[in-house]
Amino acid sequence: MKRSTTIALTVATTLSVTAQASAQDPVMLSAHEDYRIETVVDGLVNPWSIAFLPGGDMLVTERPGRLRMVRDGRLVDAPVRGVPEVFARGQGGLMDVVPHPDFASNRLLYITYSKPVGDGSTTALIRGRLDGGRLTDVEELFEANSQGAGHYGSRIAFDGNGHVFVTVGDRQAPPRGDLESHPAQDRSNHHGTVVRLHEDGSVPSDNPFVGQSGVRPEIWTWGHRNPQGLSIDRDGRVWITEHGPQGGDELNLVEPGNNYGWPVVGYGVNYGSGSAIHEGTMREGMTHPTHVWVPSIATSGLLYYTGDAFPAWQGHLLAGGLGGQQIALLTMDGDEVVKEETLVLGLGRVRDVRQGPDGFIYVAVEDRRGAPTRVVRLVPVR
Ligand SMILES: [Ca+2]
Repeated sequence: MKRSTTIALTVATTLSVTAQASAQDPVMLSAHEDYRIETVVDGLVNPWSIAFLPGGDMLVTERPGRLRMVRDGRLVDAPVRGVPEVFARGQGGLMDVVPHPDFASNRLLYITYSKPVGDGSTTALIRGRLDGGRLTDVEELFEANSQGAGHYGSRIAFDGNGHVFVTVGDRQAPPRGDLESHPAQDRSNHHGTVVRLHEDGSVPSDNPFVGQSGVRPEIWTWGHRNPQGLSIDRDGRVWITEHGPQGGDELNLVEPGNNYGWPVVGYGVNYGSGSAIHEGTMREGMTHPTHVWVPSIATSGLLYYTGDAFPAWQGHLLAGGLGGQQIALLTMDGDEVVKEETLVLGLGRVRDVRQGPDGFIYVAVEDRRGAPTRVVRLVPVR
């Protein structure tokens, strides 16, 4: 399995070179709205997440461990202080940042990161109060029981009813041998799960596995690989995108207690060799994805769009793609995808997609080697 990991990195590096060649000339595809791409801020190292604060400030996490403030359109030199030390190796680092829904009154930021634990790391959720340029009253709300290499998951979303969702990846546990014994199929840990907590980190009593012995009560859904897109729609439905293996990226509608099948079922194959991973694409008791990407775009960042700036995209999902260097626009009809279009190609590796208070679409672009990159936005052209 180590060998196939190495092959995967080689393939991805080749894609990154292609990205740099085309990054200057992104191809914008109309999809019923005309728009241009503007640079919001430049000089960021592996920006992972974008967040908007009341009053106009914008926050960006940089994976090496910095929380950056953008004020009046300019990147503030000094990072926000008080952020925990991160495990800044491989895929690890500072990940998501989302303000509490009542941030205007409580100043609370929720942040995920790869927390150093022993020789390794795990996914953890903290919250802290933004006070000037500093995070104070920092408290840990959740530490995943999920030791491993990469695949941290780490997206955060509030449902507006007092709950916070966090995604946790399968920590790159290799799928081999008895697929049902893979940690993503074992609910005594948090590998490959979406967890649901109260906003103070306590476990809601109506979580699906509360009271079941040998099952972590934080688990809302399981059988995921590496969910790095998370968005809740206007009807309260929870959507994730997850990285599959080669040819197996998925959009899933997350419903309590469901098993999404990784690695027993899926559409992917092993990187490089193209050999089979799964027993098939479906099994009774395992939830089929709403949408799959074959070939993979390496999904990261997911936005359910509700803004006025692009009326034709209201109620649609926008999914970022790292390897695919694109934003995929998914036209939804209830809980079905009826059409997929590509909005932007060749922008670079899309790590995050967010809606600004202006309704514009903000995109964090990263570079695999850590060269400085940008946050850009899609702005309508009338
Ligand atoms: Ca699946």
